[in-house]
Amino acid sequence: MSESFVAAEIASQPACWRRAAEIGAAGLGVGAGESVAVVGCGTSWFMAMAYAALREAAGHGRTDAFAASETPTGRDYDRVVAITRSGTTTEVVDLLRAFADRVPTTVITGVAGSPVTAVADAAVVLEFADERSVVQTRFATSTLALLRASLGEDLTAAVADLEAVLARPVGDLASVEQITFLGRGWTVGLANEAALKLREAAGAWTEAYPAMEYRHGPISIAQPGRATWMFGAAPEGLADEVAATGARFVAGDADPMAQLVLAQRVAVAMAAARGLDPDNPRSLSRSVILADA
Ligand code: F1P
Repeated sequence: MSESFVAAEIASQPACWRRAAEIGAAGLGVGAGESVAVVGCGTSWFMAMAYAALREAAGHGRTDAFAASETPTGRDYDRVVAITRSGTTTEVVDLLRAFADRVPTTVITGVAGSPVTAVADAAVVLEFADERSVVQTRFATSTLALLRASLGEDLTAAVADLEAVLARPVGDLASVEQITFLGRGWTVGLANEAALKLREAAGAWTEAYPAMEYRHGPISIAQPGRATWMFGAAPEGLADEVAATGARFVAGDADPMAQLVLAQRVAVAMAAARGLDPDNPRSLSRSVILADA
């Protein structure tokens, strides 16, 4: 079988991250101290979660992340930032309309001239990171690279970690029966995204939680043949508790965004092992465009 689009897109991430980081370092136009709502759907929502946690932790001001459909439109945010690769997702377009003329809006999208660019006050277009595969990989991580750089982060080490992840064999994680992804702070969004990736590309059973929530029930799923995969530093004692269940505990020192790329690769390997085409996931389309109610 020829290489999938998604596999090629995953491999192209180093150049995309570098370019996105350059754009982000020049500034996003989101003022320090502004109270911001960051919104998106699916993968884009999870990138919004990661950015919101990073921005607030970095002291740039209150930052809330919402699924576009669940955003409280009555709140007095100073700005709304929307993320959408396609620029056509109905809930995102509707939300930007709901805030129009009241709250300044900025959209990050992969498509110039897409419907969101007509409704948002400002648009950052990452055409170089757009994708042919339905399953998002490089647009999402490039967007987060841009956002991290806009907060003043230097992504040089993250790109080096990414290159190391891409150079290594993917390993045997694609053969485990079930994976639960965990994160803390900004990596909660990454854990959610990794879990979504395996569901989308491979129809796999995955779950995702904030790491401290794992002991509050979800650990009962852990058993031999399954894995618990921590993004970022694990809470004290958690690795031993997982090991006691017989499940495999996966963790690493690489930049968590590079670890997400390993999960993307596991998703593609798992799809191949199951005879699935990761570019054409079951029941999914590039974006969800709803008919007028
Ligand atoms: C959002 C999204 C994708 C998902 C699916 C439907 O798209 O939820 O993340 O993979 O194909 O749409 P977008 O708003 O970022 O274009």
